[in-house]
Amino acid sequence: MRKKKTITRREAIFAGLTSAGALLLSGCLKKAPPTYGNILRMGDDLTYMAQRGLLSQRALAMEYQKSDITSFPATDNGDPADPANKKVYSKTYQDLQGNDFKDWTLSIEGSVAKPGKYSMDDLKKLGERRQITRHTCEEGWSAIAEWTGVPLSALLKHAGILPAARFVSLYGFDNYAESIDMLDAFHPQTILAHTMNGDKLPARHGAPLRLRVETQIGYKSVKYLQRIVVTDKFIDPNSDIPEGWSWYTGI
Ligand SMILES: Nc1nc2c(c(=O)[nH]1)N[C@H]1C(S)=C(S)[C@@H](COP(=O)(O)O)O[C@H]1N2
Ligand SMILES: [Mo]
Repeated sequence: MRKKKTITRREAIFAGLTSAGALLLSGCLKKAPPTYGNILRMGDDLTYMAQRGLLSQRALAMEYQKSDITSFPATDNGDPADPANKKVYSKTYQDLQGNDFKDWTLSIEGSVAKPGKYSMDDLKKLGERRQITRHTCEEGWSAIAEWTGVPLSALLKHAGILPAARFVSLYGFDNYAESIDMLDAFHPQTILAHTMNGDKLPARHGAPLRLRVETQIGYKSVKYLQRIVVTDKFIDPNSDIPEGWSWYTGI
């Protein structure tokens, strides 16, 4: 399922705490992503600033052992290769999949010194990290898998992010997208995963490449990656905020 538009209990609690939080953190709130004046969304500022301010910025999400790996449901939110699913269908993606993604490239654009396109081989040359982590979906399930991929930091360094750059948006072929800030983009466990449990990333889990951002809830981990755009200003490419979703969902 695509994320549902519900206000979670956690959001409601944080909204209640917002006035106290705003008082405590008013010095840094200016730097938080905008909430468009939405009262409930003000809870986001508190979560964001609390996590950014109180926790070590390099703290790692828990990593597990091979024996902890569980079955992993695919959300099947929509297969971009399926013409019957008009909302997510991409002819380009279908063609790429038809050729086993041999012609697939990931484009990096925006506030970078060297915008360009990377093939899977180009990306793999930039480095590798393997991690066994828990994915937590906002709908209430979680699952553990081993992910292997290229650190997003390595790609950003290779493309040369410009000094004013602050956010990174990642777009999937199904028109799904999310943005993260530079702290999460450069977090050592934030990887572009091409391998899941030792096998090529399965179609249902976002082939050929997906984001893993282990510091946040599952919906930030964009599947079927097509394009990465580095921006100086905050953008919310999937309209999370006006649709009632938290932009920052630290776990
Ligand atoms: N491109 C894309 N990425 C996506 C989604 C999506 O619909 N499209 N759903 C998100 C949500 S809500 C979850 S829980 C995970 C699910 O990953 P899975 O299908 O591998 O279980 O992918 C996330 N990434
Ligand atoms: Mo999810």
